[in-house]
Amino acid sequence: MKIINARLRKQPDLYTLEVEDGLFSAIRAQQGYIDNAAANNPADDMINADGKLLCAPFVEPHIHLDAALTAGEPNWNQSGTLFEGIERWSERKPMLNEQDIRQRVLKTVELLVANGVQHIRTHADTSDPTLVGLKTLCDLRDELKDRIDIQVVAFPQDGLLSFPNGLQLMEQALEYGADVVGGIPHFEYTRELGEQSMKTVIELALRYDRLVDVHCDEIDDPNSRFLEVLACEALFKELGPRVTASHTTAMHSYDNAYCSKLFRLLKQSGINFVSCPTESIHLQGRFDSYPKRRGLTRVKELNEAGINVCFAEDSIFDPWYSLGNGKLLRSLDFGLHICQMMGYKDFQSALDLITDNGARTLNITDRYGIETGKPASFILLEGEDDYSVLRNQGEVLLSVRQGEVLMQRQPARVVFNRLAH
Ligand code: 17E
Ligand code: FE2
Repeated sequence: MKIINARLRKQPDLYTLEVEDGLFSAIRAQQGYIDNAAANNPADDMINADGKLLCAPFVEPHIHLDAALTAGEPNWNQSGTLFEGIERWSERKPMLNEQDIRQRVLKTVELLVANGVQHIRTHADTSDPTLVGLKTLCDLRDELKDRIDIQVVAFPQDGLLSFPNGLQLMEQALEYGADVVGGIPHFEYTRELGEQSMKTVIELALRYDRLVDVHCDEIDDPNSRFLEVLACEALFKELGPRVTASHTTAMHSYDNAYCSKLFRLLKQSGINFVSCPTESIHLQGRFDSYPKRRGLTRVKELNEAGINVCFAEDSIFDPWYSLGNGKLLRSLDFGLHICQMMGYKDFQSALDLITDNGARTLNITDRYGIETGKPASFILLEGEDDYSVLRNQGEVLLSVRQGEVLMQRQPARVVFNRLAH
């Protein structure tokens, strides 16, 4: 496969990229535009990118595939709180079976692939004595591995230590093959259990040699401070880059003095952060009158401090959030607005938040990125740089994975019949 006239992120030139045996074999800057009308057929292994942006695939670092497409079944979340979401989901859980999960997961993965995602980290609820969600997701991960990368987090939705047999279920999930240990300290019955759960999560990660991704302090309570316990354990056990704190919405409400002290630890620990802009703007602030908090973690400040932070969707039509469509560019748009990252410089590197930073969170940087010798996995976007793709919500025109075309899109064409100018 050969791609001509591609723009690469943060580069002024046009590029030719060559692919052999599924890897990038050459990446060369061109002198100018190569005029080759014949070269425009992905099926023939010749692609004329025509000056459009070729970039590493989008990364969805936090989604709940087991719950996707279940909103309103059997009841709708009326209050819009996280806690009612957990309650509504517990009514749906007894109705789960393998067939139901498979067809919803496949539909959702299709939405993600159609919008440029090639790497997914999904949470799978382990607060279920049958573990049917977790097992089905692990099976699908293995079955789909040639088409999409999936990491499965064993996520104890109702508490690792507060749910009956929560710890045993977690261990069963890890033995079955979950890639990542999850947690939910702010939902444990007490502060002590929350703290203890963070230590347990890190111990399990060491014992089973797995990554860690905790739903951490997903609440507006400024006293929810499990992040410091997680970061400290990660630091002491030297696991930092293998650990992720998702949500951390309480950090929005921490006082600045505490936050300043906390950032020193966060930086030293090297842990990663995931923020879910559409989810958190919807679920947080629900106990406020006016003014209402935005409830997102401090993405701008984390980023400025050199701490790795990425954006995720979290939900697609589930008991927590009844919109969502697989478009990470939408999450990015929301996130930049809500976090006030709207400066010219922010826009220049905006796609980092749904590409490179997500890849770092997933610990896949050894096989991710547009570099000679790496897997030839990329997307082609309508737009020429981060700014124009973001501003126009540029469509994904093509998704190639290890040299094979995964998805192609023919963009809609608008015909103006009457337009004065
Ligand atoms: N479960 C949870 O604890 N938090 C969320 N945001 C979702 C599920 C979607
Ligand atoms: Fe989540």
